[in-house]
Amino acid sequence: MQTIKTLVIEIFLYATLLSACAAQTNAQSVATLSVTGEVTTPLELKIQDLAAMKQIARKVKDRDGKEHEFKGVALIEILQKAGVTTGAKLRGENLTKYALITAADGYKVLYALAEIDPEFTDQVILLATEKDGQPLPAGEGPFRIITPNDKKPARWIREVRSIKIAFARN
Ligand SMILES: Nc1nc2c(c(=O)[nH]1)N[C@H]1C(S)=C(S)[C@@H](COP(=O)(O)O)O[C@H]1N2
Ligand SMILES: [Mo]
Repeated sequence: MQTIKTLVIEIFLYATLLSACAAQTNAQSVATLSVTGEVTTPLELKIQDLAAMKQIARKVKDRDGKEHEFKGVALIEILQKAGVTTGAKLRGENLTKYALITAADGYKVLYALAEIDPEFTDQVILLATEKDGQPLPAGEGPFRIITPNDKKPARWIREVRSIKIAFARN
């Protein structure tokens, strides 16, 4: 009797754990990233959309000096897909544009377009979806910005939900 009871409890706990894992995986695969503002084509990207784009990897050190390899898509490619002024078009007043990036927890960071464009810099800013060969976990992913040349990781914004392109105004 006792063993049957134990077995029933075990099966119940196992099923609960399985459904919790499935729910988390699902939340990660349905989370979207919107690209709006000064764009010709607003985007609503899922992790599957990014997986279909060119993948690049960068090794960086976290705030504790530990090395990690992040993999994903170059942020510039996302901006190009949305029709943001890049390359030859990134001149004149377009140089006053920025990307304001917002996370699920309300954290925000800003990059000037010229910081992202390969005609201005050799640094490749990543919209990462993997860390050390694994999808980014809840709380960090599914999308995270990695800026290899920043000396501290404060702009490596986790849980990115939106990128808004705008003109700086004064
Ligand atoms: N969404 C979000 N991203 C964030 C932060 C935050 O509070 N929220 N903190 C930043 C800061 S200040 C640091 S130092 C790094 C820490 O990254 P880690 O958690 O991978 O060590 O994340 C950055 N990205
Ligand atoms: Mo930080």
